[in-house]
Amino acid sequence: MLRLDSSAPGFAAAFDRLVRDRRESDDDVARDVAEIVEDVKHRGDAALAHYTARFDDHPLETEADWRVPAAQCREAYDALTPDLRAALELAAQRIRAFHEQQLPADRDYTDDEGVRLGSRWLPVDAAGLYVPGGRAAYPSSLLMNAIPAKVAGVARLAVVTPTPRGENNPLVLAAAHLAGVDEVWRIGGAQAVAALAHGTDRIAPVDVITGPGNAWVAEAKRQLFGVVGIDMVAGPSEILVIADGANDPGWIAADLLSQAEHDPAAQAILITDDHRLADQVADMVGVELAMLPTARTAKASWDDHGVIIVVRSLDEAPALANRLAAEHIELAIDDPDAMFAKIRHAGSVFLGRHTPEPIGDYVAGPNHVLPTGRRARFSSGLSVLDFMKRTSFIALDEAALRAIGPAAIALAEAEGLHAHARSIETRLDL
Ligand code: HSO
Ligand code: ZN
Repeated sequence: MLRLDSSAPGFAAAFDRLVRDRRESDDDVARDVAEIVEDVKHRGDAALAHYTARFDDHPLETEADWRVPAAQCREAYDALTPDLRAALELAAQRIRAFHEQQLPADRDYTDDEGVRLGSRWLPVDAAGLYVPGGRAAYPSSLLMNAIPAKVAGVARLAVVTPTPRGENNPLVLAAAHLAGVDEVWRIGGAQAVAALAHGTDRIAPVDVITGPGNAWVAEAKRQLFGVVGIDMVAGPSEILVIADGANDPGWIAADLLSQAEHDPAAQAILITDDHRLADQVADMVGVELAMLPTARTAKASWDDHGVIIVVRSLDEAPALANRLAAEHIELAIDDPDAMFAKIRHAGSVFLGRHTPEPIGDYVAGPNHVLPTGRRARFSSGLSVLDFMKRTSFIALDEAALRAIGPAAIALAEAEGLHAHARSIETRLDL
């Protein structure tokens, strides 16, 4: 853990280093991924079977090897304990309600020149959702990706998920049933992303691919961006807690570790104006780590990337937060709204002492797929709009064409595009 003091000499340089620090994998997988994508594009299902046997030790022979039948997803759902089923249902219902508020309005109006203008939003036809296998397979993430697509009105939702040695993850299947996923394909890696993008004999292509994945999946998404819509490139989780001295250090330590336990490359940062709280939180992180089953990962993250910054006054915090542009910011202070007004760059902000970040990971409602690695400067969390596109429309009558046509003719002629000019002139007998 790195400890900084904003009044110490060298703070500015140390903070600059922190902002520039890249925690994302730089595995050079571009060449291998390009090869796999080409192979799937040309050989389709045969290539999928080849890579799935090789990387996942899962031969694709029978129909059930390829695809999980809908009945099996329902059985997995029915087999959940009542508590877990109720929790998933509450999460799904709250995520759905929040995302319904994001549905955009169409526009249709006629301006002073008599020109009718507008835009119409429609869902994409089909969406593909990548769900990682093993440790990183979160049913909550399946809901966070699938429900916005459903709310957008996407007619076909296909999940791809690797099943190493043929093992399905029953929680993922249960969540897929609850979210109304139409197809679950037992494939993963770059080959699965390529199959969704280009389509194969068995798997119809989709229009948008979302969902987290390893370096190979991320690289495949990067390479296929433009062939299909892609949500974002996701990096390791981040949390920035801004806390005054009136906090329970145990609460703050638990919040920091909640994101540290995701990934050894995750980052948890505390900014406080209170030296005593800083010391106490550092101690409590140690205490919590001694009890956490996920301590290996959380400790690696805290040791290598954890930071505690003591500032002279919390008035310094917004400027620091805006440079970090963190995925999550907690404001554990008395008047969080006043500070929130000064925060310009953040994926999601958690206001007040009783709003711990993990409530947003599961059940609050807003999406937990959020920009990391300072991408909150220019992008936003996953939303219904990622599964929709907008078509503008224009309608003129003769009078309207007479009103604004001559300006278009002048511009067309200035650009040397005479057929453009003619198309308007001929309608106006010019
Ligand atoms: N905090 C993660 C999302 C997640 N948390 C899933 C638990 N499950 C995104 O940074
Ligand atoms: Zn989380």
